[in-house]
Amino acid sequence: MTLKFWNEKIELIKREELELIQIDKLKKTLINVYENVPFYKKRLDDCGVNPYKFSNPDEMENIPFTTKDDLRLNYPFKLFASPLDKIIRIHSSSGTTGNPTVVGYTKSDIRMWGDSIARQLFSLGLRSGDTVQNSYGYGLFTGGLGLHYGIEVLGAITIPVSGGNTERQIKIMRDFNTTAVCCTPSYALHIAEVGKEIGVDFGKLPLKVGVFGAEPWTDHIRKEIEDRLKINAYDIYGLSEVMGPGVACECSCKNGLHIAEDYFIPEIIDPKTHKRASKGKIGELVFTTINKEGMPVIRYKTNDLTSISYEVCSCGRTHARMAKPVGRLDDMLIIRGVNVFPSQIEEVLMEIKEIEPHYLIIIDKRKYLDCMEVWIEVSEDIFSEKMNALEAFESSIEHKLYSAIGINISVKLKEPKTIKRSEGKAKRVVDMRKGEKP
Ligand code: DLL
Repeated sequence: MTLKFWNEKIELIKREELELIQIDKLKKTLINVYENVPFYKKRLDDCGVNPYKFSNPDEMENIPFTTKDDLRLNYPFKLFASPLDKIIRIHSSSGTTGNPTVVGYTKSDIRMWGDSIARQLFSLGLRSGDTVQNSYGYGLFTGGLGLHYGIEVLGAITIPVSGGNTERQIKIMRDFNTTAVCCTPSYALHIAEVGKEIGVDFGKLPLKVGVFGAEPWTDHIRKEIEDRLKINAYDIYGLSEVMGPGVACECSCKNGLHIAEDYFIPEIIDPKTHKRASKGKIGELVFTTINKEGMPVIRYKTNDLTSISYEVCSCGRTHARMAKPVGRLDDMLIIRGVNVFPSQIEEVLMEIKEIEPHYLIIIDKRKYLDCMEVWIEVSEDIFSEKMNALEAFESSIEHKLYSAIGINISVKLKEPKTIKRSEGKAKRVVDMRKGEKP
């Protein structure tokens, strides 16, 4: 009999039953942090939540949020709920300023992480017998090792190649009969580009699946990747503070990312009022971990904007689905009073077929006013057209951006390969006001 689910009981669980499990695990987590993390003991005492008597999920709303700053202030281990001799792994995410955030995992946490990812890879069609090339960076970043253990739990072959050295990546793909690749969507595009240059016909390779995440990417980019690599591309989401990759992932329906709700309770809050948003509304995603021992987080504000659907998916799985994240609140650009997400610009650009999926948003100040410019790569054919044709093309893109976003954004068309490619998370915005350089 072929299995349809990794863990049918938990994946198809009725919501009422799931909620009972969640409240029980949440209570245990609150007791754990109350007894072992002074930061949370004070928090719970201050807001009057008694973890030993906790029974009503609505009471959660009384608990203040945990933020990245809380993690930084408690650097490196002060939020650990387990003694160091029970911690078996540490990851850390680099911040641009101040201390990095550090997370610790017990044996049971690592097991949960592997299980969560294995379940997700299974749900999008991977099986033992698949050969998975893991091109996420290995190291303190959770992408490499996170996926690595998940692929092993699934029982597929793991190729722990890490990011970079793109020609070698392609050689490995060809020689080892890679059937799935895991990396950032921007790196997937780069692999496709280098492959094309060296004459690889991806349609002739056994590669059939890509598992992409760690940065926002629109459905237009998904289509580009699928067309170029001749694969099905799925979205995987996560963040180190909550676990790493595998907090949520698309199933084969590609209709939202199932959140592993037996491990994490999601909430959506209004970014301004910080109150829970009504069902289905876009807002900031907040997570409480309910299965982690090493470093549980309570109501962690992710900064990511998305919405959640609680409808049963057509695959039959009942766990809630989050929409593809629109972007991070701290990536939101405010230009002359208008809020703009890089993904909105990407949406407009990727509708234009002559444009390559490589662009850079430049923010600067001119005569005391913030201004935005977008550098966009076009194909050699377009670029070699006459100057006035190029200018007309630039104006037509500026017009499209203005109609969609409502501010003037100037466009500069660039020659192929002039915008830096990324092997990990792509940097799409350069803020010259902060002294950054393209
Ligand atoms: O990026 C974990 C990860 C690794 C996820 C590999 C998926 C694949 P951090 O470095 O802590 O962890 O960054 C977390 O990246 O809050 C989002 O803003 C963004 N992010 C992660 N996955 C997605 C995604 C990893 N699928 C931050 N879509 C998160 C959009 C994503 N943004």
